[in-house]
Amino acid sequence: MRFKFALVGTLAALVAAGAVQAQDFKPRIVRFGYGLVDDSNQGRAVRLFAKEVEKATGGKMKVRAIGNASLGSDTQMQQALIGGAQEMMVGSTATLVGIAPQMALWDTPFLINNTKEADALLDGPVGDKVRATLEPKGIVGLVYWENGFRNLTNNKHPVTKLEDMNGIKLRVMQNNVFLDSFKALGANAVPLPFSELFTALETKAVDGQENPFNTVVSSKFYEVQKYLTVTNHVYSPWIVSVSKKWWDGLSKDEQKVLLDAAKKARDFERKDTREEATKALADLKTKGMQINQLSAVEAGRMRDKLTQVNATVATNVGMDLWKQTQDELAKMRAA
Ligand code: TK8
Repeated sequence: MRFKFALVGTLAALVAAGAVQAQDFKPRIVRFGYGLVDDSNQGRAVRLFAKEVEKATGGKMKVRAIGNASLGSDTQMQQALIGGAQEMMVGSTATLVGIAPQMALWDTPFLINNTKEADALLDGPVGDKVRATLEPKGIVGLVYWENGFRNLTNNKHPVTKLEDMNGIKLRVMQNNVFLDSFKALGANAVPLPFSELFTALETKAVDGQENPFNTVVSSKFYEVQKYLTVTNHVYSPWIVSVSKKWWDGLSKDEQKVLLDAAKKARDFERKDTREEATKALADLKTKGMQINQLSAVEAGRMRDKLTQVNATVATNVGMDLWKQTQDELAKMRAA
């Protein structure tokens, strides 16, 4: 008995000593890829993440922030993460649906009404459940950042009613929910990686696209797009992702540093994105865009056209998850 107590005491002392000793960090280089330009909400947050990681590891882990899709489009980077050729990235959840079908939940048109709902849903049990479906596929999803509410731009004519969607050749993300949604609304939807979008707009290979205001500003889409319609048709998250192959070789201390930094960067990024979005419309107006707000009546008509898309999403993500999502939203809206 006495021996056992002595052993427990020694162990406790060892653990305590370990805690005050240097943490388990190895010299590592983290290639962190993203699709937008350096001077964007995405770029700013990745750089903040990089600083946090270097600070927390005393410079042992170095994060190389590589924007402009220089490491590849979202889907190419995802494959590199799975294969272990790249350590980290941030990109749209929509481009992950081919790998993890439940990600399609976030593509449901008009699901989320405001950023309060978005944060609660993404950072709560529903968001956790969806995020967890990536891990068996070789990707560790750390946290969601904000891409934002998506709005429509095009070069043909102002979109003030449902019928105006007719005949617009619209770039959509490489994702069936987006493809089906815009087909249902009457557009000629063309899936393209984001990295090819500016050129496609410039050469008039497509007439339009949809993205948050922030991206229309940072990617300079206003140079090649005349009309912007405030549709807020879907809230789009980004997800900070890690190669599972690489993650599994990290110490617990290193994993904690990455998760903590991703959360810190998330809080910064959401604030930064929201502040930028409130100023963006005025900015885009001065840059020459013609802007109109889709009326509630027309938004309603669009929603009606999307009933079948919603039903398909519900089936694809699973009825349990769909119901849980609707319940959580209903609770928030009643409160
Ligand atoms: C950036 C993309 C972008 C997304 C898109 O790589 O593809 O339109 O909104 O943010 O992930």
